[in-house]
Amino acid sequence: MALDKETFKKELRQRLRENYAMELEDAAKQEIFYTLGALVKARYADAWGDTWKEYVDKKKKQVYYFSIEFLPGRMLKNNLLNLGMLDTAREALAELGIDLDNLAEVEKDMALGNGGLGRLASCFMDSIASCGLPGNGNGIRYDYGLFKQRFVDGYQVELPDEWLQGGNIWEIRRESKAVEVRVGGHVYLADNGRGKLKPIYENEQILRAVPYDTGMVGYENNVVNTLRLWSVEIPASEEDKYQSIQGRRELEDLTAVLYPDDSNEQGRLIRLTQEYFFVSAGIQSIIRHYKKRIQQPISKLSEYVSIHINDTHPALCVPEMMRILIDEEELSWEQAWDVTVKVMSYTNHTILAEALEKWSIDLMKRTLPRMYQIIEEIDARYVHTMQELHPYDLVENTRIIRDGQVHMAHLSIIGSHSTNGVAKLHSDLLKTVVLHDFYIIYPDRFNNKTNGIAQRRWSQIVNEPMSHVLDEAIGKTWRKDPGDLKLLMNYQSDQTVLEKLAQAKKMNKQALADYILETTEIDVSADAIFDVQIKRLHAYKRQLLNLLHIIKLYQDLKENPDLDMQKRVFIFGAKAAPSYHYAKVIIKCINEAAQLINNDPDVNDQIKIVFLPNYNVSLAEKIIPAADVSEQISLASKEASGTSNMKLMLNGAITLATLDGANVEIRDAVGDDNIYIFGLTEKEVYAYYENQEYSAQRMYDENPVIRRVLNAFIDGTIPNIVYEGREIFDSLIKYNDEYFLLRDFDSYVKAQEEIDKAYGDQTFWQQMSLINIANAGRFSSDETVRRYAEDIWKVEPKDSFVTEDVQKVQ
Ligand code: OAK
Repeated sequence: MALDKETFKKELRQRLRENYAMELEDAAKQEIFYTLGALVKARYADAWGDTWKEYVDKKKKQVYYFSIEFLPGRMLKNNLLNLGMLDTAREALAELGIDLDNLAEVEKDMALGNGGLGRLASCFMDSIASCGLPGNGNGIRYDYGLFKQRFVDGYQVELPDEWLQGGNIWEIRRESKAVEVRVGGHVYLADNGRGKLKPIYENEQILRAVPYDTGMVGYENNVVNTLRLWSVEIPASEEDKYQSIQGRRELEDLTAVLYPDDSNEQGRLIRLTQEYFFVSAGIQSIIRHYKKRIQQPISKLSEYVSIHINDTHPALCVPEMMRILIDEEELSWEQAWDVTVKVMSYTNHTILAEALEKWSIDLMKRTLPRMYQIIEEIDARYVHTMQELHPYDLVENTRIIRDGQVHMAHLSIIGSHSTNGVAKLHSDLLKTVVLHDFYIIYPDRFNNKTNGIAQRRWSQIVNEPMSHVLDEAIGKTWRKDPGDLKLLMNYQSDQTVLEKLAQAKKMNKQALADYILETTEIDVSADAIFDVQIKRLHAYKRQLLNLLHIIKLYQDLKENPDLDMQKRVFIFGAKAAPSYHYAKVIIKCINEAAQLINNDPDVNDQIKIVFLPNYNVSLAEKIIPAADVSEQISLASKEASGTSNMKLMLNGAITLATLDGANVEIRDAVGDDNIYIFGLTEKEVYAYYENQEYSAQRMYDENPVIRRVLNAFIDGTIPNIVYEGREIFDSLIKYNDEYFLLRDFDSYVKAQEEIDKAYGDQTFWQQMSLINIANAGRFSSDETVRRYAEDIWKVEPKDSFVTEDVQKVQ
């Protein structure tokens, strides 16, 4: 039922009185925020219960998305929008003298993830609910989110993110749904008296897993799914064992921190235990629900349950499901395996070899003895079956236990019925290179699901000025169906629409310029090109290539201060994993270059560098609507997909890209004339790997521009980077430039020059921008999850999906 402004105001006041015993006029921002949050939560409470009940009553097949990361960011405005209350709330609050955007800033960014993988999981949660699909998330409720980043003397410093301080308005602790998880100790098998073996545990540690549920509110469809995050506690029965503070701490630390490592596994015991903890708790609760509510034979589980393994961190889903089916449900190995493979599906999110997760046998045995026994058996049976069918080497290369290690990707592929990559190119590379051996064995298991983004958040919520222009031009159907953004193509030559889009962009740029001034004291002009690179700091993503170009521009300007060029602001947002030394060195160099360039009077404000600290979802929401240029410059073949590329495109930024990840599909969507492509192709990169002909030294010797730029890192041109500059220089020259920056440098510079020229013709630029917005619809995660639902999970949307509210919007 729609809520009018007057009722909204009355309810807000009433709740404030009940919860805080105070009047609105006396309340602090925090108190108003928490009251509003409670009001919003109450608005979807019934729908949440009803959704759950409907799934149970109709015995709907449900998917459970297991992910060690979720990155929802702030949820207030998203929930308001999806409940159809955003405008009412905004206006009603304004009448009370409260600015909604300002109030929304009180909410702590929920940052239980590092980057792409975690944010994708949250976009999926939004889309699964919005498409009316029966699907839930399963993960860990870390006490501390991803570290807060500050810069001190240009260096990254990490501070704890105490996001739960002040409470989390959206979650519900479900004491009654707690389960126990066993780790450590020894396990041996004994007769169970019924002719089967049962595991006997000795000296194991028992952990209590308590779930905290958060409603995932669908867009105007009365669907509310559940994100279930687990927290560790000491079971009452074990209290005696944990009398020392240190002992308690050790246990409670299990769900304290998110490993701030994007793609370099640290091989920590805690991490492996974390993985098992949320997997075991999640699967136990699924099975309990199945037995209690669905009441079907366990052998039919795959008709009612689908479990998705989001990268390999939840790969223990496979042996844990086997454990429950065999040890507890007493299925035969063959029956259990059949069920497990049908239930599980897996997504690979990286081709970087160092990011493919492996655990030493020794660690796995010590930490999770029963898991190891089961994995050993899976491995042995795999080898036994496959050696009949395939050559020795192929089987050896693909088995799970190899070289003293447990290969989690192998476990995920062997133990599931579907393995997908996250963009066409990435999925092809999985088949032809990275997982080629598996592709020979299981050709039918491989498929592609190009990533997508929650378009409502990344347009309607973050970019209201642009959204209003779209409404005026093409009506409002795009808000529900992003495919309708295509209608904008009819306005390519409409000066009024182009002009209005330009004005909206300018407003967003001014807002970002204000934020930049406030947070960094750097004064930037909204007339300059806002050139944006926002993503984790990683060598393969090549933030350094961006910097090399900036240094070139700087040197050109020093030589010729009257150089004819557009003003540019280079905006960076990136966190480096705390243990990733080289990435931190790059951060330092960008910051020192910023100091130099921003304060050099010769530059005359023609170029500026802004490295905004603490890049997270909320900061992305400020930067993305204001971007003119989207830097997607990873070395071709390395970026599985990328998703900031999609968000920036949707907001009218022009992509400057290599043919990597989903950039290829963006190029296909907008056409060659509306994107700037440069650099080696993935085939050329592989050719270099094969013929080993690349010589960075030669590029340095033969290319004076490159020489001059690189020398700036070691000759004092950029101050305060004596060691860091040398490290950068050596990584490129002495260690032969692993990511081919120098090889791509000239074509990158050329593309940048074309961008400079194009921006000078504002009508041309606005047309490109419009075409990008118009073609962004295909990257909606609604579409992506529908493909997963149909092809992999086999789950169907809720029957009553089209409600009155939705019809009204259409
Ligand atoms: C993180 C840890 C291990 C493996 C992969 C990741 C990860 O975040 N990968 C990223 O996933 C995104 C979502 O699919 C992709 O868009 C990025 O290209 C990929 O690097």
